[in-house]
Amino acid sequence: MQLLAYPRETAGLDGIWQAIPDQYEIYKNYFEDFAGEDVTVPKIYEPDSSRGSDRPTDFNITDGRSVRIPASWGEELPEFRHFEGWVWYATQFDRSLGADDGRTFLRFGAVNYRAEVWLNGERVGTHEGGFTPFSFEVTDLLEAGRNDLVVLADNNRYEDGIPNEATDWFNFGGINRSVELVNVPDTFVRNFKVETTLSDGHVDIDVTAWIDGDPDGTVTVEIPALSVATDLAADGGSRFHDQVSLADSDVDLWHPAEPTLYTVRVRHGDDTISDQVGFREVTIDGSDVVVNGERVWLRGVSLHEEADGKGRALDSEAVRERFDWLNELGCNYARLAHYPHTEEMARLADEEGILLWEEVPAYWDIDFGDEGVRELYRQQLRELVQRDWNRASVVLWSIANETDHTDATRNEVLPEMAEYVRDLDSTRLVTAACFVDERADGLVLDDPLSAHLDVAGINEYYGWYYGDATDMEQFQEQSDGTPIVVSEMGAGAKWGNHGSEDDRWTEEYQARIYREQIDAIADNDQIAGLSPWILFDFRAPFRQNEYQRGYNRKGIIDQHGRKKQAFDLLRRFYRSGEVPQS
Ligand code: GCB
Repeated sequence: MQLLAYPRETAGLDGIWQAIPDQYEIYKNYFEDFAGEDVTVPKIYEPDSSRGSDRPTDFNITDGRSVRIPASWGEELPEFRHFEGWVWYATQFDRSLGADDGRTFLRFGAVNYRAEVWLNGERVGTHEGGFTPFSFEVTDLLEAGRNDLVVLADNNRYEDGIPNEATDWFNFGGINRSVELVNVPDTFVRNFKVETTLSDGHVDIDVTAWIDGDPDGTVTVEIPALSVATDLAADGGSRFHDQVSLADSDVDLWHPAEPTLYTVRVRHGDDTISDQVGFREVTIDGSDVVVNGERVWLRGVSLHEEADGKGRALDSEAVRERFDWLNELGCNYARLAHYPHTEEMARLADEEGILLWEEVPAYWDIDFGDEGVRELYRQQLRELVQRDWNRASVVLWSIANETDHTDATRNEVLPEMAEYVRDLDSTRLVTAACFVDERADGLVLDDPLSAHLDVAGINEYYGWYYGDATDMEQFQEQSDGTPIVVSEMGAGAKWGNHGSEDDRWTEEYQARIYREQIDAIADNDQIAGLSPWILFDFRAPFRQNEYQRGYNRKGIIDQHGRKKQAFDLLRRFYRSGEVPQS
């Protein structure tokens, strides 16, 4: 069960750390050969005591290069911009940052791609998956005075990884999100989940809490602004649950147009955590997406997580900038592709009233036949869902992007994953980005997975990789009526490159594709929303033609924030009467 950190005060370990890029993957030998033995060779986790002077030794992690944490190492060490492999990180902190009595956990927001962690020379654990949080208990490893933390970040690409070796994005390695110590009492609230359903004039709020430690005693939930204070019932083990039913006239539901949040507090013994939570229900009705009983047409755009000069380590300023663009466009929705973005995105989306599609990186050619890969897949789904299940903004869990729908194994595994997500969280919609197929009588979604999805995403590039943008007029409604979101469409354009509407890579060409696609999409009743590819140009190593030079140019803004013509076209569409403005 994911340990919640945001609703707590934590001791941050961010700041300047030391780092050693280990191109030949050699440093680990020092651990294996020398750890615990009485030798004079400095162990890389050892502080400077063995040195005998203030000069660096040959191999001592604390003599590494100074880098900021969190950061992508390519931004901190420009000569390692394209390095994929191992980087050793180290920092030191004082014992006083850990709990006096009670327990201390080390929590990482995300390390791309694999992390191995040691505290004071003891191996604490490992984690695979570059975009989700993980934590280790370190209570018994803390030492008086100085504590030495070492982290190996490995961003090699693996055939049995998720994602695997091929992606259309840059593999920003490093400790990309914050590292913190979380101090808790011996028994504490590890996580809680708030689920809202609406029924006959009532708002039913289900609260489940998980207690770590000795679960004896009472778990209380309070929503002060609604005068709710209730004890949850024990489910036998560490899980407590109850439902609070309120008259709907008493509750201001969360909605994109009015994103009301309430303080929800969960208490057990000495431990109290509290979070800002919105109450809302998301469902489907025929081919519509419905929030609190009202149809909402998803006016969105897709985003990668990256910022010029910051790599994948977005700070609050970069997060804010993204919402300013979304608001300027008139969006009520955003697709956070193709992996979990920083938790702050969902927190700000809660405040701003932007509905979110969140996704795990089951992208292109995943080896679904391998049980190890399937377990990693479940783990990544679980870590994302348990991190963000209290975010009202999150309405769609996307389980995959452009996986091969002619592959029988994939067709067995993906429906299982859809069910796995529903078991974790039954109050959101499950989706995936699928391909469009061409038939003699038109364009169709012909993917057996769609029967297992609440909403089907389609990625289509009519007018760019194939056909004409106007071909989308032939997209046929599904016989089963599943709501469709156009999760991608677009065209490449280099900012400032002008020419005729028929000249590829010009802003005019891209704008024409948007215009024609939008005309077709707005006319199709079954389409419930749109998130074109993509808000801004992003690093893509295999795109190297003269317009690309290492960037995917399908952004409607370039990597420096300069808007292309298609930005304005999309803005006018979203702000016009052509789409419902709810
Ligand atoms: C897609 C992928 C996306 C690519 C995009 C493109 O279908 O989902 O990751 O970047 O196409 O530009 O080709």
